Amino acid sequence: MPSPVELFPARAAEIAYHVDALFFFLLIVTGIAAVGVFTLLIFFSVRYRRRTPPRPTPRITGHIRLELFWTTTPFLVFLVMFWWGARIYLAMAQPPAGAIDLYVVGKQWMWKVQHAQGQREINEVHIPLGQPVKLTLTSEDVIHDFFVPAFRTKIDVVPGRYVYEWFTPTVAGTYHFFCSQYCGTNHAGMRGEVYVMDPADYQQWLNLKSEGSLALEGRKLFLQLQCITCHVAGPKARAPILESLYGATIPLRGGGTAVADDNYIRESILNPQAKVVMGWEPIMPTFEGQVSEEDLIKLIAYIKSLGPGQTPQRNEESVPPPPPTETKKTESP
Ligand SMILES: [Cu+2]
Repeated sequence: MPSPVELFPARAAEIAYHVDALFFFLLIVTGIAAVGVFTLLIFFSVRYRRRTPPRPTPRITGHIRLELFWTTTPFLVFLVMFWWGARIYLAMAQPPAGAIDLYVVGKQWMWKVQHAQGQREINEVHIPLGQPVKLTLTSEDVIHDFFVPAFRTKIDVVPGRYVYEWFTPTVAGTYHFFCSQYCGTNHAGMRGEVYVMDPADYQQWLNLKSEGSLALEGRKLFLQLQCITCHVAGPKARAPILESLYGATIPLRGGGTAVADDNYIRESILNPQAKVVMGWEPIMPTFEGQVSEEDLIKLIAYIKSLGPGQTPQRNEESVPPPPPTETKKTESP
């Protein structure tokens, strides 16, 4: 029977055990310090209380050994806290290669989730047991925060950039997630469920919900937005080709370099003049207002998928349908 008062949420991810161990360490250390301070406080109050007739307090100028003890002891304990905390923080900040990619967009007041194979969900996340999952998150409006208590992971989701969070679920089940950054009237309703599934069930779920992959959707957008007019292989190119771009370090016009990660590609679509590649003119128009956050994720997925020699050819350019002819109208009386 579940206890009516739950002190601790379930532990359902690898990192949760480490976070809890550190938390209990901090609790014990601060508990010992608090008990020590209060015991001495009460003991000294009684032992050295003022008696009648008043005796002058002896003048104490210092006690070097005592001072060394109470300076070095907390210092060493704090160092342990720092080392332990930094280790966990670094582990949380570095998603392993090969993690399952999920893209999350927060907006007032819902979470929209896209899988790399194109499955989409709202306020639900389906993931397999035992495999690392990496979330790439952004917000469409204000600051939100994606928090899964059972995984002990949370991150502020900021508009205008991508942030990352990852975890390896270790126990199958359904867990709540919340927005834990006050974001307006229905903030409390901005919540949902993470379903940690058996890998076989997860695969079945993927198949059931499958749509075009994110990269394919991105390719459609790429053609539709006429990106291919300039980002094309051969002498007609007016902008760099995008194959093998993702993750590369690129030289910039005016000096310096940039790593072509999600945030760089996002910026280059919305604010193309910010970091122009060396050797190219700053002629690209902004696509701000024409592409949503979800479109951006699709475009990035497409660019990510482009290997050597996979730049689309000009003849793949989508031809817009011809405008409806009005010849018949003129014929009618
Ligand atoms: Cu929110």
